[in-house]
Amino acid sequence: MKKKERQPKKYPRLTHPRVRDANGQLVRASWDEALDRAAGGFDRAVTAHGPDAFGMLSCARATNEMNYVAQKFTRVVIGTNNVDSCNRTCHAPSVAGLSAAFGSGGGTSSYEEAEHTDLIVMWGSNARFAHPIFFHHVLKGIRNGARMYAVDPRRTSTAEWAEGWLGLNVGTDIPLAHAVGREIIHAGLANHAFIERATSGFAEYAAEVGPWTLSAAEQVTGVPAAAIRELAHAYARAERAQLCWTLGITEHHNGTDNVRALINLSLLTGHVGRYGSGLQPLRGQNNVQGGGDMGAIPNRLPGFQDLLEEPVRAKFEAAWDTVIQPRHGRTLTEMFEAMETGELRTVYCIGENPAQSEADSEQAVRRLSALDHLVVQDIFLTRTAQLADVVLPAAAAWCETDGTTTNSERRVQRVRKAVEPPGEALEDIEIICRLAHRLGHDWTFADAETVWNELRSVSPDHFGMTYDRLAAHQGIQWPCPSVDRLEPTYLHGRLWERDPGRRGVPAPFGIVRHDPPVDLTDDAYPIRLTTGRRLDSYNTGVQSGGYASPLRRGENIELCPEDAARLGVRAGEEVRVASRRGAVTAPVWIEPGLRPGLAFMTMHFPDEVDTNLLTIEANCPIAGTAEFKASAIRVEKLPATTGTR
Ligand SMILES: Nc1nc2c(c(=O)[nH]1)N[C@H]1C(S)=C(S)[C@@H](COP(=O)(O)OP(=O)(O)OC[C@H]3O[C@@H](n4cnc5c(=O)[nH]c(N)nc54)[C@H](O)[C@@H]3O)O[C@H]1N2
Ligand SMILES: Nc1nc2c(c(=O)[nH]1)N[C@H]1C(S)=C(S)[C@@H](COP(=O)(O)OP(=O)(O)OC[C@H]3O[C@@H](n4cnc5c(=O)[nH]c(N)nc54)[C@H](O)[C@@H]3O)O[C@H]1N2
Ligand SMILES: [Mo]
Repeated sequence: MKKKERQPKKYPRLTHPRVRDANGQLVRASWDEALDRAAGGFDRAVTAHGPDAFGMLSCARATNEMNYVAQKFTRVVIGTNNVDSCNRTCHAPSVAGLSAAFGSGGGTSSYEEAEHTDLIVMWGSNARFAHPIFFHHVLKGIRNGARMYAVDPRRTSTAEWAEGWLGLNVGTDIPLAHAVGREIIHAGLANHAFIERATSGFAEYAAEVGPWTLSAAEQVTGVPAAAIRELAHAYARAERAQLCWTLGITEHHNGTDNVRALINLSLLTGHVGRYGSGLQPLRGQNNVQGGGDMGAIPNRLPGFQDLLEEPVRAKFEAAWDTVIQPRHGRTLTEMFEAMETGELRTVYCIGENPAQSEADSEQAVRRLSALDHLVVQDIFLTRTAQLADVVLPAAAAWCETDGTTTNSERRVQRVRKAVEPPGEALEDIEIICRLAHRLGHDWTFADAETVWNELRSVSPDHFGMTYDRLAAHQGIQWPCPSVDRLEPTYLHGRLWERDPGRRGVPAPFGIVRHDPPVDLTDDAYPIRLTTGRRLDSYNTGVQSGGYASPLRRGENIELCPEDAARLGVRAGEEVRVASRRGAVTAPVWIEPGLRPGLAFMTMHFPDEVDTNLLTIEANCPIAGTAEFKASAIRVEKLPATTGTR
């Protein structure tokens, strides 16, 4: 058989609006026609079914200013809190876990601190591939004498740089963290002075981790007891330590519990609230931190202010001359569930590609297709856009607009327009304002700075960040309440205050239990599939597709040499990969960094191999994040006539 071509698809840039015509085709339209159609559809759904029939998906790659305007559109023009973004699919558990422990969802330390620390733990994070800029700081830290440990089922490129690699079984992070905690306590290495002063719930925590002896944890996690002990002693004895994690921790049905289990280790040792010691959930998209900070989430208003607090709502109601619903809106996950029940009728999707990024993508596409009205505003004609009733062409935030974005260390930085958008594409903010206008709200913002200054007036954490100061300091970290002062680069220094009044509420230990992945392996689906990223490609491939590079090899099902031999499959051979949800075919890649029984795929080439047909929509009940990191699959050799080459 001829070799199957698997060239990554190149998406056409959107240069003019499109609407669906009477024959069901997406055809070119004028801006007026497209905006009338978009606004008319929102209006009909909201008039017939109420404002909660509307959902906004806001873009974590666009600016803070755009996210501020998008959530304001949702709350003021439509009148619902149904606004969310891809934060739900990645770090919502980090935000939930950190908020529960410290009252704030941000990473506690800054990049620079990785250079001035003694120990760096990369837990479920392949930063060498996914956060290369941060990883440069890590490498400088290592050069300065820091030790690094990697905790990952795969021996990743990040793990290659580590002093120790703990290759645990997928979904066993809580047993591992609990065993580290128990060992710290039993070896007399816990920081009892800090525990007494700054935390609560230690006795209950000590009881919970009690059964997780090193050997009990070795049984469940597959990590040798000696390696767990080494990590525990290194972390507890370090003068300063950074605990970094990403999706290996969060993308599980119990992601928030996983996050709490890691935070517990910092409370046990006092590795938080000091320069060089902290917790760093490296965020995903370039502005997913900022999107949440701007209130493009269903439970917070701009400045991460709690929607359920009466004085907070009153402040925004006065500023925006509106009434804000006193209850949380739907998360992205809940919006998809509400599409199924018919409670959600219309979606305004700005810069997200959920048709390919959601777990169980067949179900996601079915739900999106069942909407009365779908409006997609993107820079490319994505798979999601192809399902839409109206497609609106946007300027790319990163080079065609002005504004700001906020990175994982809470640093707000300026983005400047360098080139004109192509064709008729307009800036996201301009498009939203034109829609608001059609729905009876005469919004105009002279420029991005005007939006930013409105945000500053309602968000104390951003008040001190004028555009001038942002430029002068090359970015400023929040909180920044004052225009003439900068705050420390790390959060929660209050925990170290001697005066209990200044110390504030103690940080509670999280009492969490091991709960294995939902999609169990068995005789029919014996292999554990985990999914993630490679250095050369980006998310659903919309922005990274279509270029040639010697680094790129398209999608593969990565298997270890032993499994490939057992299955009788060779490198490059097309095989069928099936889960309880669906099946795909993909070429085999032999990867010695995997352990037997573990397979790996990316999400980068969904037009060639739709990995999310395989993944399970088992969600964390607290954060709504799906278990992308643990599916059960079987790999089948194809009959020689149809597939091998
Ligand atoms: N090059 C590149 N960079 C990117 C992206 C991209 O697509 N390409 N995407 C961006 C986005 S949106 C995000 S959210 C980040 C994600 O950044 P990362 O979270 O670092 O990336 P992933 O590869 O998804 O997952 C990280 C690791 O989790 C491990 N893992 C899987 N299951 C488990 C488990 O049960 N326990 C533990 N401890 N580890 C486990 C995987 O083996 C993998 O190495 O990257 C961002 N940066
Ligand atoms: N199997 C599997 N699936 C996963 C994951 C996994 O690890 N495994 N990870 C999940 C994670 S962490 C994430 S974040 C999601 C990502 O899911 P998505 O956010 O749905 O995917 P992206 O490919 O990042 O899509 C971003 C879109 O924004 C558009 N865009 C970029 N800039 C702009 C702009 O300035 N304006 C507008 N209007 N549009 C713009 C791009 O063209 C693109 O279509 O995927 C999730 N899905
Ligand atoms: Mo992400």
